[in-house]
Amino acid sequence: MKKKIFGIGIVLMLFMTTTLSFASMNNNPPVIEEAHYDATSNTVWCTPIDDDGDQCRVGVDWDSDTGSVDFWSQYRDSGVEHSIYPVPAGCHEFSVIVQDDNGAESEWFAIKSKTKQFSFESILFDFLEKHSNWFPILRYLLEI
Ligand SMILES: [Ca+2]
Ligand SMILES: [Ca+2]
Repeated sequence: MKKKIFGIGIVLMLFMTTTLSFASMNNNPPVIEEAHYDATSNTVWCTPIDDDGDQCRVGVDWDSDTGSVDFWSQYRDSGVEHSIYPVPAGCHEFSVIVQDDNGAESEWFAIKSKTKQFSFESILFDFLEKHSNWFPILRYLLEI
């Protein structure tokens, strides 16, 4: 009798292990449909999509040590937009990653802040982009 119960136990364990590993083999990682940072509200927005319909969470790296998530959002349904607020002041570059509730992860996605960094060079380059015909005159005036 003990051998029979032991045998049934082994068969059940094999079945469960096979079923679980088969399920994880068929799991597709989520993808990032859209992600951006809004400087006005100091919020990172991200929408994950999971083809399996799994719930997803969003990880944000805001201190530029890519690969180390600083904040995870709560799990939400695939296709639902996540807002991560507030991000620490002074951050201008973000990377986001999404993970489904089976542990599969997307690729990292880099977000540049939409906040402009003003400097003489950036103003000059913006001007030259819009008025390239002025370049010879500016070149003469600036002696470059
Ligand atoms: Ca999935
Ligand atoms: Ca980090």
